Amino acid sequence: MNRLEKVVNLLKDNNLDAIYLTNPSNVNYITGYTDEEAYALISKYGNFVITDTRYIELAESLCKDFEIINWHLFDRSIPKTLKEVCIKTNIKKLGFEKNNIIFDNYNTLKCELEPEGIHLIPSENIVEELRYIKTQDEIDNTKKACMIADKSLEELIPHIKIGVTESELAAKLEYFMKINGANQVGFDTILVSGTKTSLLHGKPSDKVLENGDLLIIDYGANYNGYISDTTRTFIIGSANERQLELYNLVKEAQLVGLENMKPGVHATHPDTKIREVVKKYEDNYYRGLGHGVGRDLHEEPFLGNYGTKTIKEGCIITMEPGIYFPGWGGVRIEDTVLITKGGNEILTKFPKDLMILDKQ
Ligand SMILES: [Mn+2]
Repeated sequence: MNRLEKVVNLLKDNNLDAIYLTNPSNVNYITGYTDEEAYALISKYGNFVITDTRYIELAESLCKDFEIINWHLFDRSIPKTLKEVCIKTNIKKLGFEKNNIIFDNYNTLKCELEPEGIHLIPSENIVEELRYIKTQDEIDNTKKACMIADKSLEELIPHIKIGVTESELAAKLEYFMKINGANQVGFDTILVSGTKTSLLHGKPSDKVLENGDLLIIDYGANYNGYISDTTRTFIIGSANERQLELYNLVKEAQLVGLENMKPGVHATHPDTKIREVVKKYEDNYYRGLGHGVGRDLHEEPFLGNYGTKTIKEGCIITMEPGIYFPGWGGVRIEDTVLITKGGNEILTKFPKDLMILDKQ
């Protein structure tokens, strides 16, 4: 059964005639479309991609199983377009993605559809459920994104020196990823040094690297719509005892996390095991231990002590324990990991042994 057929089956379970998809990751997953500003209507009676003049040719070439509709031809109104399609195909119960619609758009849609007896029904997670387990082509694309990321960090290493700014290094890393084949960066690069490393999602700035700084690089590549996510922590110039202790502890924690990530375990399980390792610093350990990654940077399963899912073969998840002391700094080590039948395979292969760069 292909993805489209699976959605049509799920419509029955949800008592819907059709679903209107607005989340770009879901639209692209189901239709094979690769750009933006397209929407999909999936029903028992026909399947449609709705986009505008700028993207029609692309949609026609990529979405062979769909009828392509240009909403510019319907008074430049998406609600009117949807109304026409629903009337034509006799759709009465239309699901929509309730966590992906602007209030104003919902209101306009409702005004257009309800007088025709077409009911809007809020729904969620229909496509996300399918995206939880990655298919082979999704795994291949993620592996390629991870390879590009590994190679690019390797190329950045000789440029990491005392006196260089965080912004310059972040720009170089993003440049290397694009040169190495990334379609775009997976997300804005986090590259922070010194006391700024306690900012979990700090932004690179004109701060220069100094002797004794910690350096956190959290970055990823996007290849064919799939994202890699890696974090490495380095030390610049010379290391002190506290930095070394913390680095080794976080590295140990990450290994324990990886050992405990396999099919059948609950999403809270790796966190429980890691807390035994980092007990001494539990107050400074961040509970966001990892997350699914695919078309979106953050998707199910979420791994901390708030996780609700069971880890399954074919999930792709990050493992990223970190310990942070405000005003002093932090250490995080993160890999993107594929859950396999027997355990897991680490897809981001950049070494994790401590590297002291521009050694003094
Ligand atoms: Mn991450």
